[in-house]
Amino acid sequence: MIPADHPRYRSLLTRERLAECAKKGIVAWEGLTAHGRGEAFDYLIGERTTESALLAERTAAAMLLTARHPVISVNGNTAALAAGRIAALQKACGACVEVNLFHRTEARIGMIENLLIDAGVDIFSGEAERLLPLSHDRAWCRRGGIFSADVVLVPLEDGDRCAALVDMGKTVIAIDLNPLSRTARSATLTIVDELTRALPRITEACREISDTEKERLIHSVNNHYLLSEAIREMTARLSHALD
Ligand code: PTJ
Repeated sequence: MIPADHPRYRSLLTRERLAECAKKGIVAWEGLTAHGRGEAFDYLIGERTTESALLAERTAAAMLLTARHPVISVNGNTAALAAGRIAALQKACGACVEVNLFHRTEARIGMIENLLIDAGVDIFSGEAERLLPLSHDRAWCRRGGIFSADVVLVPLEDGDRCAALVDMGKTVIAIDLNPLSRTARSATLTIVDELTRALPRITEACREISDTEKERLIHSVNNHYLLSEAIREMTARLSHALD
């Protein structure tokens, strides 16, 4: 029982939710460590959406709305933390939602799909095939889903799939609190923000963005700038941490 007046109430609730989902098998045990790493980076950006993250979120909305076949790839952590937010984003941008796992088992796929369906997500299911050029199980995806997508949103990615999708000619949008990760550096666009803050902002932008802003954002994507800004924010906070 976490007291509502605890200064880290939200963070503790989130951990409890992940632990509960890990016990059920929805979240991989390794997902708990991934979350801890994310929290550490979130401290460094002040647990808030920075200006550069907001720019990345609006750009992500522009990319999803102008895509021919956008797909949101969901793993265990994302489903546990943000199933309802994924449903809202799907409604706002019309993307397919496909479950793609690193620690893949049919049982986990089923549980995660059910969790998403209960939250209102229209799941892209069907026969998965080993279609991506990867030696691990993230290679398994659907021919009509991630494989044929032109834009893929990958919240909490684990590295080399992002580079493989970019090499396949896809536009990859990553949500990753670690601006130094391989994912962050190989994505077309990286949102350095916490998943549950980032998703509603992308959704909101999808609802209100004008055609002119879409054009402008898509033609001025600069991931190096976004990552540099995130690192600059973190460095500035560290420099003044004890002021
Ligand atoms: O469900 P599965 O089997 O697909 O496995 C998922 C995990 C998360 C275990 C897998 O993708 C993994 O191992 O991920 P990594 O390599 O630990 O990378 C996760 C990245 O997400 C790290 O760079 C974290 O900083 C970041 N991260 C963690 N939690 C959040 C986050 N970024 C944004 N919001 C978060 N809540």
